Amino acid sequence: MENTALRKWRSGDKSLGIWFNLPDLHVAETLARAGADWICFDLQHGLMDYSDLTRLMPAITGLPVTPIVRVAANQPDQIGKALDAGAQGVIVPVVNTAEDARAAVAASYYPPKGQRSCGPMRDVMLEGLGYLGTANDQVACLLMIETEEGLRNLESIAAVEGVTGLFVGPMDLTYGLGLTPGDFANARFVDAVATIKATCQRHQLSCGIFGYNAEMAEKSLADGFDFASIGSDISFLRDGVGRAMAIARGEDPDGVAARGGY
Ligand code: 3PY
Ligand code: MG
Repeated sequence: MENTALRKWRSGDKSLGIWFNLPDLHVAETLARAGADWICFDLQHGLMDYSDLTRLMPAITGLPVTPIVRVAANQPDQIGKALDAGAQGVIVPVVNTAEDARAAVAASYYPPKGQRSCGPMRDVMLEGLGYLGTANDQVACLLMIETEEGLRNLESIAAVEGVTGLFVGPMDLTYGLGLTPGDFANARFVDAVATIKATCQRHQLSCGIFGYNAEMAEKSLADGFDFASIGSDISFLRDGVGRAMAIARGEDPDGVAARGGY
């Protein structure tokens, strides 16, 4: 399967994604058909684990959407096993230093570009043995900037060869800056985000952000981000049922206070 999201990340085209937190087959199948460019199975905070991933991934295989995985931590086994399971890219959380970035890149690519260990599983079943020779050109490695330390080391992180793009974790970043969690309007947060976007541009990296909802995704793309999530399985359920209850009660559905969270 062509990695269409990777093509967009490399060419600077905009893309939208959906965040998957729930280990539910039908929810995954439904959302994977929504027309997003990419979907992200979240093994860091989502309510799923690796065995759920191996169950859900086949259900969306063949659909025109790029499956990526946010790994639980920047560990070679986590990254390698996500790719072996059929992910076409990884989002690596809490990348704070160039050394962290080099470790994530090394785990994402086979030698000589990296040190990904070879254990052909679903990836080779889907792509054929030729994948072992072409994987390095088919896989995306996206690194999360979400701490003060990551911000300080931005330049050296972005300079690491093999990074596809940087991905802002806005909530952790507000914590990292010592702000009220979620204070995305704070000038220090706005400045930090502008620096991340400018750094990506200088290094020809794609720049993304975790969007909590469609409005945040739309604004982020209009403000110069290349990619953003538009919400998650959980947020669509919560917001959908909240609106339905409001409408059925004759209340203003737009007045439903968002309960927040993923
Ligand atoms: C953050 O906001 O820190 C995230 O990682 C979003 O998932
Ligand atoms: Mg985070």
